Amino acid sequence: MALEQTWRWFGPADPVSLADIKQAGATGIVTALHHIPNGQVWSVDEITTRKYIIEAGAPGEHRLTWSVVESIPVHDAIKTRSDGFQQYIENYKESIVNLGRCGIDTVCYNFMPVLDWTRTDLDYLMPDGSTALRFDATEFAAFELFILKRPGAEEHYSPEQLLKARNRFEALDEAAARRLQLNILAGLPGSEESYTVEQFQETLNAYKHIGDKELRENLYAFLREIAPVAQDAGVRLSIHPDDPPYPILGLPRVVSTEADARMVLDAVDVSANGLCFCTGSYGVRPDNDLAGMVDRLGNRIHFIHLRSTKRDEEGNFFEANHLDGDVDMFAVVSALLGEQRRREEEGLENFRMPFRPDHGHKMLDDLNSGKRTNPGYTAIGRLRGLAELRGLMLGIERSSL
Ligand code: DNO
Repeated sequence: MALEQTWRWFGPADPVSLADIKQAGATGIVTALHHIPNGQVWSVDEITTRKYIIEAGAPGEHRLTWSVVESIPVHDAIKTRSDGFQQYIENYKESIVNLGRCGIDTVCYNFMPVLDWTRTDLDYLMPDGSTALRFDATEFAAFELFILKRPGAEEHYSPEQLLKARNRFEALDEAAARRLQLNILAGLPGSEESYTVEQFQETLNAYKHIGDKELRENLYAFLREIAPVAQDAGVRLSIHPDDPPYPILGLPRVVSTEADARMVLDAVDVSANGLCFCTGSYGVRPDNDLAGMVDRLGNRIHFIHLRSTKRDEEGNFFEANHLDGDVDMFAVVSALLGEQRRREEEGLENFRMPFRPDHGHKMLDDLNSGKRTNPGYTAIGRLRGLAELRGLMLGIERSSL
């Protein structure tokens, strides 16, 4: 049986409607209550109202299910264990319990300091005329060194990198520099926070005393509180890896490799404490063996993002078509189908593993300048990704009969 086909929806304001998603063939919805400010409780009332919008439909109609919450954001105070963190953790627990009461059993979250996912270019031209998201390490350095002017940033770069970044910055006109700043600070879809340069530097300052060890401890301490609550509430937690999967801005990153993921799972050894397996994020690192990770960590993978990236030695990458790039999608999807089959054979309840086609290119009608689209979350690019992945699953399943 195929993995559960889900689709990220940003709520009623999303230019891609629930009706569009039905036509894409997805059955599950991945969404969040984006209107509730970070740190506040998601009440049963708010959850049921949204669930009703998603799941309503006449018998016989293609019905959607709210399969996964992505994300309940983790407040920075929890990540730094600073003022108010205990209350934010209590609120987080309450939201999990409320979701469980409403029958929503999978919650995705991340523990990236300050910024959720980060890109420098949202319209990188592909040879076929579509556009992709891209992370350019030199452009990021140009932002950090010459726009943000982060104190101490130079220490993280070699003399050659500093020179390249300076040259890149000097080649940017005002509009390009402004665009770069917005791409990084204005918040990509789902990241919930956006900053001015000043606010951003202030938030970074809050991490002054948080190194790798401290961030890990704070994550595990958070998990020791919420994982048992989730376990009792019948909710599976899935932590999204860092994107990009290496330190940026002098901030630590603690969910970038297989060893990191293993440490997260071992920190609280209950099944509710699990992973979001994002092939795009983990796949940026050549030292992550993706199919092997599924073999070794699969029983704790509760949610899957399928996409592929193409990297180079300098840490730059762009988002390739779902079946191209550095990710061996055949091997990964085969391993995931194997894991799902194992669960089914063992008679596990809820054995189906939800995946969504993550990020798609901007293409066809979505390239029309008048059309509003969320970066990475176009209808048509993701439709292509979902269709290709659905075909891949069918092919794998039929040929292994
Ligand atoms: C980007 C997304 C991330 C993800 C969060 C999970 O496209 O994968 O924003 O939703 O990191 O908390």
